Amino acid sequence: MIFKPFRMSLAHMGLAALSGVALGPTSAWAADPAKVLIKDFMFTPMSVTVKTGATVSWVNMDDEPHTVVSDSGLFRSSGLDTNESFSYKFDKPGTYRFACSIHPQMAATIVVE
Ligand SMILES: [Cu+2]
Repeated sequence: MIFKPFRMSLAHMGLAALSGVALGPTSAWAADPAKVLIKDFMFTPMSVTVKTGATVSWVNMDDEPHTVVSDSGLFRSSGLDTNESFSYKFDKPGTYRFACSIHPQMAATIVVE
C-alpha cells in the first residue's frame, strides 16, 4: 500500500523515457554517420557498432599523421594530417578490424549489424 504511489510514478517516468527515445533521436541517429576519433595514438571508441549501410568517419585529432587500414584490405586511407578525415560506407554485415599502418599497435574494430 505504501509503495503503490512510488511504483506508479516510476511507471510514468519509464513511459516518458521510452516515448522520448522512440520519437526523438531514433531517426536522427540512423542518418548520423558514426565517428571514430584518432587521438593520443588511439582510436576512440575502440569498438563501434553500426547498421548495414552506415558510413563511418575517422578524424585525426593528433599532431601526428595516422592512417586507417582495414586488416582485410577492404579500405585504406592515405596519411591523415591533423583534422583530416576519412570515411567508408559499410554495405555488408560483419566485423571489420583496422589499424594505423604507421603505428600498428593502434587497432580497433567496426561491427556492422
Ligand atoms: Cu598512427
